[in-house]
Amino acid sequence: MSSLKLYHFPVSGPSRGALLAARAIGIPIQIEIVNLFKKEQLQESFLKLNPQHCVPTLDDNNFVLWESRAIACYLADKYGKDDQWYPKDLQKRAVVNQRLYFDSASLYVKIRAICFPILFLGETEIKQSLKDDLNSTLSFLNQFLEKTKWVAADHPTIADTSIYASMSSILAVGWDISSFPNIQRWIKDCLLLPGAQENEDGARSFGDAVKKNIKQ
Ligand SMILES: N[C@@H](CCC(=O)N[C@@H](CS)C(=O)NCC(=O)O)C(=O)O
Repeated sequence: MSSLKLYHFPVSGPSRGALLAARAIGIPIQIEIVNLFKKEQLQESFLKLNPQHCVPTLDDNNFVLWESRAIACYLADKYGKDDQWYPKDLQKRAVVNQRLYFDSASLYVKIRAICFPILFLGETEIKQSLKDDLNSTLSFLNQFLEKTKWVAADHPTIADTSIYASMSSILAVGWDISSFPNIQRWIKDCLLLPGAQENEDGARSFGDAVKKNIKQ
């Protein structure tokens, strides 16, 4: 009997991304909340597990892994009933990887650049240059969704769960995506994924925390 545990904080987009992947794959997982607002990630017991002190962190029978997208790949490879969520075909998998890296290195980075200073550094407004930067990245996402129904294929993959977790955070802040019709359509589909409501609840908490610090 496997014991799978996810150290998780629902406000965190990456953490919700890993959980969405687990929900999509349909693997039962025990959730252990690490409250980042209370700095619980710096407790000694957690540091022993993950010296980088970040969520999400997975513990699969003492095999410990962090980085949300690495967790999603591992869960899909190890527990996926089929290869829908993370295709085995080399080229299909390469496109999923490309989208995952796009999220990790570009989309999520742009979202973080906007939200982190507002949440933690006393910033009270979003600079136009950061807005333009995120919108240019969103135009690429919109283009990916021109060709396929989901971000990497005509069926959902772990690239969707990861990117949807990032997007739901910025949408909860009130981001305007009216000029990105493909993203609007795809988000509606994402809301039907397993675990989507749970994700929306966490994203709402994130959005509220950011919005409360923005000068109106
Ligand atoms: N690239 C990482 C990002 C993880 C990350 O930065 N997590 C943040 C919350 S969004 C965290 O745990 N911060 C607490 C800390 O670093 O002490 C991933 O995708 O898992």
